[in-house]
Amino acid sequence: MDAQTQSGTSRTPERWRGRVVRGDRGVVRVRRADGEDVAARVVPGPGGESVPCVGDWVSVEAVGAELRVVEIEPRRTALERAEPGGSSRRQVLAANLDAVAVVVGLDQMPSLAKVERLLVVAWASGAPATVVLTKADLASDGPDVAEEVTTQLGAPVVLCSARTGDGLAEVAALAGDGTLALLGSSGAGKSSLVNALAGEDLVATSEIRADGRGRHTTVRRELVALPGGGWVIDTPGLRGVGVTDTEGLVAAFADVEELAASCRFADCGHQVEPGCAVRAALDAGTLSLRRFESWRALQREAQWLERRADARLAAEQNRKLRRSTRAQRRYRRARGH
Ligand SMILES: Nc1nc2c(ncn2[C@@H]2O[C@H](COP(=O)(O)OP(=O)(O)O)[C@@H](O)[C@H]2O)c(=O)[nH]1
Ligand SMILES: [Mg+2]
Ligand SMILES: [Zn+2]
Repeated sequence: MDAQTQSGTSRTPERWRGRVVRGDRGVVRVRRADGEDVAARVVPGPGGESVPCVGDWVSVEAVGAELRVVEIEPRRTALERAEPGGSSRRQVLAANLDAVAVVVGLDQMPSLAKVERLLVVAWASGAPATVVLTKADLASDGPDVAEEVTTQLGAPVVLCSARTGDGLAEVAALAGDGTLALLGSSGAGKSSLVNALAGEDLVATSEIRADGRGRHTTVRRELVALPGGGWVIDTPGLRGVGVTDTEGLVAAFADVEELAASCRFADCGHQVEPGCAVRAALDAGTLSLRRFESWRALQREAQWLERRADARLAAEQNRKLRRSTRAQRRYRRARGH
């Protein structure tokens, strides 16, 4: 048992505030103000709600011999993905971020569509997104790729290498005094970046397989304090990242959204409608067909999920209504009405 729980002499349980540095099912590790990490148990509500995730600020209390998370503070921002398999449920990957880095390894030709998808998810968190092109030591065309990503996706780009240390100060600057979350596919180089930024090996990295693809070794999300202040969060290697809603699209595709907003008809399908600003830009070559189609595909995915989520909500509300109507009827019957 740690000093904090033993020091309480009165019967009032001692309560302290800390930040979740690692989330596991049922137990989280919480950083105390003194920099110590302690394990605290999570007792979720009946619907599984209120499960803390990495980056959450929580209140911890000693209950008997164990420490328990008794409160999760409302999240300022949250990085979420739609759970795989077409579910409309969201999985929170990290909370209370000030910036999100979409990490892409330059050892492979980055797919613009994949980066776009990650940018949508990143922007939907409520924090600004930057593309971090890492493993620059493995590519001679790093600056060209950076240029292409900026012009094609309209996103800010940082070029760096965990191996040589190039550009790491720029990555750390994204965190500032706040929290930077790293998002990217497995093997992109996220964990190596975290270790390089921290100046020590705090999280496990994976060795590249013969086929050049990374292995899934980061099973737990982790939050690491940076020497210059600020925090960085490593998210696990995800096989798929589903967009959750249309909000992230508005930021990640600001160029296309702006065009769409100036179409003559508010419900323009950007096909054959007169006064379509999107088609005009496609014809003029100021908007690429690739980007337009990427936008449309992600929009369809997000809209479909939004409808699914609405349907689920409506079903839940219906169930609740039926339950309360039944309860009311029982009550009236019992009172002889
Ligand atoms: N040459 C080089 N290799 C890197 C760099 N960053 C990561 N790697 C390698 O890429 C592989 C995957 O890195 P890792 O950090 O585990 O990726 P993660 O799955 O995104 O966390 C490992 O073999 C690393 O050694 C880098 O900047 N330069
Ligand atoms: Mg990793
Ligand atoms: Zn249009």
